[in-house]
Amino acid sequence: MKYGKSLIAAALSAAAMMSTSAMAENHVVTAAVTAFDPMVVVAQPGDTVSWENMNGHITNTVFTEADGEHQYIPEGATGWTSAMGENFTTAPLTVEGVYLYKCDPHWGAGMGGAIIVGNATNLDAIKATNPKGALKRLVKKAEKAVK
Ligand SMILES: [Cu+2]
Repeated sequence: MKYGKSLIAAALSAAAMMSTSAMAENHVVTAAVTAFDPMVVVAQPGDTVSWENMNGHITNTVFTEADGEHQYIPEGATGWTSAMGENFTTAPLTVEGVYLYKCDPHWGAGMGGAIIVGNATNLDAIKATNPKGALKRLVKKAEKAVK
């Protein structure tokens, strides 16, 4: 049997796409009253994270502090802010490092989470910001998951 070159190329690229999507994983986080479960997600580059049961909650990587807005995500990564009540899914998380997020209405109750994609490249940088309160607890949880 003879195959055209373009047909073989198309078959190979389809196989490559399938193997990529088969490897990428979606991690589900469930909002439960004033906590995210699990609080820490360990993922690989290219994985996605989605949130369920988000009625009354948001997932937001933008932290507003006394000195302005901060995002605790790896250099070159893009954060996110979901709509209130949205069962949000991230774009594929391709930049390795720690991503911290919170639920604004319940951040006072410590409702936040961490996603660790591959190597926790920016964990030391986050610790160097001397996080306080709920943020400090979140960083501790992320640190524990890395060890
Ligand atoms: Cu909440």
